Amino acid sequence: MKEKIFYEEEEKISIDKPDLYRVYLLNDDYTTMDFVVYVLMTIFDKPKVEATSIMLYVHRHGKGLAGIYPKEIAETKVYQVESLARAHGFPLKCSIEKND
Ligand code: TYC
Repeated sequence: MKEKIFYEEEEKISIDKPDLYRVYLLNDDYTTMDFVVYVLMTIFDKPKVEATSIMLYVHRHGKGLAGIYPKEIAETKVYQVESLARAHGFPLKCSIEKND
């Protein structure tokens, strides 16, 4: 039945390919470089060399990509980064953009 096939295809698309969101770290003048590297290693699972390179990119260009995730995971990463930063007295912020 034509209608059923269409329905199944629609469902398959939403299961196989969730929309992805880019999580960016934003630069500021107060968060320490070591803390940003720590965040990238612990929350975004980056090895130290890559974490350092992303941190320096953010420091020089204002923002940099930390990771790309489905929406709920991206939002959780932002929450984790900003809560951890606040707990350490840093103003570190993230932004999220849809990965079109
Ligand atoms: N600009 C900060 C400093 O000079 C370092 C920094 C890098 C802060 C990346 C935030 O997302 C950031 N201490």
